Amino acid sequence: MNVNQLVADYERDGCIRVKNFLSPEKHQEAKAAIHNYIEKIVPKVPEGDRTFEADGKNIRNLWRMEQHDPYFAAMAKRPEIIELVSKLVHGTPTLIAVESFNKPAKIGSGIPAHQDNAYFCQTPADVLTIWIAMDAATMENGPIYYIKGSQKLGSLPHKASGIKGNSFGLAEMPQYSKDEEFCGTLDAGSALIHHSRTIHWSAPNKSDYPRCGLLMVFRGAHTKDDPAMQAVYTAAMSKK
Ligand SMILES: O=C(O)CCC(=O)C(=O)O
Repeated sequence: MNVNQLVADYERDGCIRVKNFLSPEKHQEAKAAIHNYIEKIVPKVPEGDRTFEADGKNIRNLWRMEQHDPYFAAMAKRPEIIELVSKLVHGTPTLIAVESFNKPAKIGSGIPAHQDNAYFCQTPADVLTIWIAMDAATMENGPIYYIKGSQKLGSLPHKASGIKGNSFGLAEMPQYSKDEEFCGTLDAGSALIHHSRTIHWSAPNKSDYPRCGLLMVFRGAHTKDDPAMQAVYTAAMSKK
């Protein structure tokens, strides 16, 4: 991994692909840890820490996994991860959360276009997500799409989306050209890293294959809660 090139691409595009982010062994270990989490830990977590798909059975998202399983807390402390993140958040990495977007085969729901910082409400927006493919993300099973460079558009208006697990979406999609679109297909074990203002979305999974992503969200220790952004978020949620 050429770290200088990754940093330059991230600063320009707000989204990058990191091939072989996990070794095959670490990838298998993480997959097994998610399986174990769903079997043994999910039945005990608070309702707000998991979201089901519309069938009420399959997991759509797991939230705050680091609080319920030391495996995920330890993963987010690996030195090679912290070193890379510190360059991208311009400071000392602080973990916000470990999450999953499971997108099960056939029924996995889509994600409306959004900027993550509409949820995180941090200023400056030195916040990022590492999205690690537990399964290959292909053109068929609902990969993430980004608008390259959209992190430079500032904080755009969002409104309630009515979608469980992704309650906030862009009020209006900006105009963009196909050249600016980045489709985040990935081999299992590879990762995407996106800035918290980079616009992204994904389609439902209609394929026969799951598309699970394991996410680590970090901010720089210097970022602060933005009360104005928090007020917008709270107001939109109360109107749902
Ligand atoms: O997994 C997906 O399809 C979308 C993930 C996402 O919205 C995020 O990382 O903020």
